[in-house]
Amino acid sequence: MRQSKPATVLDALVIGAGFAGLYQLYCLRERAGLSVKVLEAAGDLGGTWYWNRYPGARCDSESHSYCYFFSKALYQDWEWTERYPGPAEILRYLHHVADRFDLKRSIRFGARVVAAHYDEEENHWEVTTQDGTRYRAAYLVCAVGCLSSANVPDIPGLESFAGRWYHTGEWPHDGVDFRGMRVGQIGTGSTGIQAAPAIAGTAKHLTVFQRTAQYSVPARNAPIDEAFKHHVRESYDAIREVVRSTPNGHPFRIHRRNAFDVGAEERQAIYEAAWEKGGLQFRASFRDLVLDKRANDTAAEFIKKKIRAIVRNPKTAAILADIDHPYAAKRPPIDTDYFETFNRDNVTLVDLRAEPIERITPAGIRTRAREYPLDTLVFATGFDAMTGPLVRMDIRGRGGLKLGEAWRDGPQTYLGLQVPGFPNLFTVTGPGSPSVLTNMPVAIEQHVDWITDCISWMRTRGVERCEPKVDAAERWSEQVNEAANATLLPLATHSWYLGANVPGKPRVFMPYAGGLARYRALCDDVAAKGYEGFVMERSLTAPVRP
Ligand code: N01
Repeated sequence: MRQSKPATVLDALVIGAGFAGLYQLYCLRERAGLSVKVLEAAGDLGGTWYWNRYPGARCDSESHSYCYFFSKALYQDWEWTERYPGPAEILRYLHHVADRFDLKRSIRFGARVVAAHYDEEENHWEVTTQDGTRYRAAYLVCAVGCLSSANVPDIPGLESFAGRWYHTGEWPHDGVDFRGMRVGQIGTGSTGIQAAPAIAGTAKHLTVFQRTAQYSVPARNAPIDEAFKHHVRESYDAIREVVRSTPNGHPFRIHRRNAFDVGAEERQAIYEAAWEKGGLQFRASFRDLVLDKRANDTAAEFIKKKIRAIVRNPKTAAILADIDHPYAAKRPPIDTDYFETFNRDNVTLVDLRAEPIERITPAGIRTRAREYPLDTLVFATGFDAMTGPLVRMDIRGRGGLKLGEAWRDGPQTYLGLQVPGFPNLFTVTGPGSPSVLTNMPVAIEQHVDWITDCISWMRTRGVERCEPKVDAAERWSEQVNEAANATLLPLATHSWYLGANVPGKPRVFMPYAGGLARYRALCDDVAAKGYEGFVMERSLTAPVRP
């Protein structure tokens, strides 16, 4: 009989080699001195940026903040070329980081984790990759990203479509040639809003199928000049201080003034200036934009007016401006010529609220009103966000409890870092953490530092097992809900923040909306109190009292 290969034994396993996995590897190997392996499903590093190479893809965070801050020398040595980095530049940056810190030797690519089972007797995690390779480790860190499980809607007839179809989150690396093609794009979130202008630039015709109209503000991407490069190099400390102390981890402060602290004319001038400047800073124009509906209405109306002014066909403009939720209650996109794209002769907008899709046919998409003949379909339909990448792996904790079962009614975590019943398993930017509401690398560094400190704390005290108490996780879920309900975010009832984009997914507001700075303070406080809310066990019978 063929013997299966024995499991490779390590101190820690990390799943994912994006921003989170790379930094977690560095910290556990170089700072905590552990034996570590990263298992990555993709053929190379990059996480989100390995997969999301659709036309027009570009980061919405500004480049001088969409990077690591843990090493001043690294920060100062790297020069970004554009205000917002595209996938190719981000991948170059991540390779630079991996080479600089000699990370690649500890990463196995093409290693998709299919199962991770906790062995209670041995107090370790048994992890299996798709090819049957097994690993065993005391600590398991899931650095799988929040938006890495593509959501292809279950529209009848897709299998019958005669042309090719693509999801933006799994884009072919050799690109897609749209020349001469009639392309149908479903979805107008942040991705669709970036993709449409780029696809329209090459396709014979683009038909955009819009279910929910979205606000968008110009990104105003541009090359970075020498003066700004110099400023960034010299201002590392100041920029780091800003990203660590703002609620969203971005390199700008939210204004303290409220929308009605100023008169209508001044407010208009403030919005105009923010529109001209471009980017996510628009949302920071007033303190209360995502807190007070009346304040929000002023921003919403400003953007709707802009849409009506840009788009020449009044019927099309009306469909684009018919937005049913407060500004920024869904993730606010920023764009390059999105609304202008609808002035092109080769672009058509279809309002799915008026004519829902009935099915995909061999020749295209049939709505309730008519059939649209298409050669290629692009699904810009988002992700099974936050929980999807975790539950699609067969993760089982104590007593064989499946993570998907534990989260049947919605994810329950303590601080978005750990799950009751899953000892020594950590999630980087998991549900219940600020993550997707922030500039991700800043949130990632905070989480990875906390996890590394926690594991080091355990090891210096001979603690073998760390697991959150059930009541701590329950209280945290309440805090996550309270933080969301203090904002306008839950008013977008179709948002992926609530899991509403995936049929059957529990409607629970997943990210922590209380702000990254406040969250950092809470996490630090928990650690300072000897990991309050966690059970720390030296052995099966001897919990540690700090
Ligand atoms: O996904 P989305 P995304 N029939 O879920 C529509 C990050 N990101 O990939 O709103 C018809 O936001 C859906 O309609 P509705 C960012 O955090 C970052 O655009 O559910 N339409 C919506 O229009 C972002 O928020 C960056 O009614 C269907 C769209 O598809 C997150 O990724 C760039 C449908 C999905 O929008 C996800 O954005 C891009 C159906 N059956 C993205 N199902 C950067 O910073 C879904 N839709 C680089």
